[in-house]
Amino acid sequence: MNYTSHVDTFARDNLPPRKDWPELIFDLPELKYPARMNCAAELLDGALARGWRDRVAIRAPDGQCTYGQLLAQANRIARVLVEDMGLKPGNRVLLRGPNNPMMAACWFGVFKAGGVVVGTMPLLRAKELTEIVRKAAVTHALCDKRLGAELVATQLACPTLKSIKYWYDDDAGSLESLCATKAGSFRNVDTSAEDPALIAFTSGTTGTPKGTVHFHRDVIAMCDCFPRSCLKPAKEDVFCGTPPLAFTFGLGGMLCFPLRFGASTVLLERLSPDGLLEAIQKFKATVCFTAPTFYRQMAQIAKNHNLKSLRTCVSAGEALPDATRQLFRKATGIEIIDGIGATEMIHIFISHTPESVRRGATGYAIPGYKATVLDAKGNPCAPGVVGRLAVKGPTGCRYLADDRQKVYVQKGWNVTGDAYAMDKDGYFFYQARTDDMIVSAGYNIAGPEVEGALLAHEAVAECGVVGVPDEERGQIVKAWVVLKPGYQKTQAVAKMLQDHVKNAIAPYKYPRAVEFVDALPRTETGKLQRFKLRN
Ligand code: 3UK
Repeated sequence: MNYTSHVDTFARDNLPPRKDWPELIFDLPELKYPARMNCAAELLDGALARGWRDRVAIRAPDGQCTYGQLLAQANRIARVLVEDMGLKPGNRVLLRGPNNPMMAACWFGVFKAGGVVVGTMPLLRAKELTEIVRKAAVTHALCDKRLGAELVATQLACPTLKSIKYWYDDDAGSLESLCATKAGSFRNVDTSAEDPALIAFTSGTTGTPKGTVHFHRDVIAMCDCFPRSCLKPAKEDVFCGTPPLAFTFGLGGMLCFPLRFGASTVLLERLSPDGLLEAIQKFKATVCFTAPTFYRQMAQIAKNHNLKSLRTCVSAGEALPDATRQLFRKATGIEIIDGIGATEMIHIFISHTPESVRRGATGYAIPGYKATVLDAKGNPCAPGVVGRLAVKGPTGCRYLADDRQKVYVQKGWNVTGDAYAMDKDGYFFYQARTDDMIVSAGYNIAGPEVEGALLAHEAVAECGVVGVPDEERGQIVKAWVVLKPGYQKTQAVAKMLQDHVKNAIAPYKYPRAVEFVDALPRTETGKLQRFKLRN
């Protein structure tokens, strides 16, 4: 690393030493990037150079904006950051708000000004925000006024956080009123391809949050891998979905992918499964990004909506049970594209096209990435043998000042913490998170497999399966089940579900305990919080 545009080198200085980085591979022609690139210049200024000025970029309930308008707004925000807030290249800028056009413009404004975006999920409270601000030594923030209270509380505890501007704010000093005084042009900071562009914090459930550093090049590389090979977007596509922009699944699917391909994105705040279907109908969306639990709930009510426009659906965040895939296809005719991604990798690295789906598999290593399954000694497993998933490609894990780098990156591979088996054709079959494997009376049991069996029963709306302590067996398999309307929380129904599982998969895997609940604990990104079920 020689040239940098960063004056404040905090993010660079706190990268792991280069020897601890994963091996990076750029063997596709579209991944041969120049040494200098600014991802916002590439996505926005580049879009105008490609003749897309008057195409719609963002659609929202209160109107739409073109590529030209989005670029101008991002430029104004960059000017506010530099001229009014004193931003220096390399400073960390916290962004906080639900998915909406102003939020999108802020992301690009920071990139253009050479700042490092620290995205935060809307539901985070002052305690979590404080940990993030301290870890990333955040200096500036742009925040939706409606989410301001927790940030005000955070600032009191964080001396580095000097400057905050709010939008959706009537105040004279609001971000909007400052933007209104600025020209819509800006001289992009000439960032190195390897200058940090964002620090994405993992939604990890234990320990202090981990910040993953991604470069300007990584933002573009994620656009040139999964969408290019699996989605094949067209300019006419309209993207829609739920993941927050602070979750890299959403940063790609809800913002960068559509813009990379001249398409448009529908940005909506806080969507329910019903609200998402409503939005697909209203905006004639063609591509949908959301989590498995949403697809399952959408399948039940899809018939109440006109989904003619919808062409492609992407599921990520946790394993897509085959039962959900089948339900959704029966309801809509659409074969969901499953994909495993990770904050450490920035986006999806194993996936498939609708035509190349294989039942029960997440997919294959997409072009640009390599994947393998490693045994306990770090050697590749034979086909069909369960081991630890390991991947490498153009993106990879670089934790900000964190010893856990050596846990995630081993011998150049990114080891994601997932137990997988690969078949002889290179398809990868998810088992469980490595630390979620249930060991009962000496048998290894993967919770998601039991969940998959339960979900195939018509009485089951949702379920979560974990191991709970047991004197005799060490652990037993326990299922938390949300029943569909019309089914009673009785012993008889529990017995029926147990018998169903014994018939569907190896009988020893059946849940010895069944508990009925009204809802399952989930993160803002749609992941089941297994640790909460275990406690
Ligand atoms: C799990 C999956 C099975 C898996 C993410 C797409 O989820 C994302 O990032 P996170 O850092 O979590 C990563 C972990 O989540 N997982 C994700 N997708 C799948 N397991 N099948 C899947 N399809 O344990 C992985 O290690 O929150 C997903 C794009 C960007 C992302 N950040």
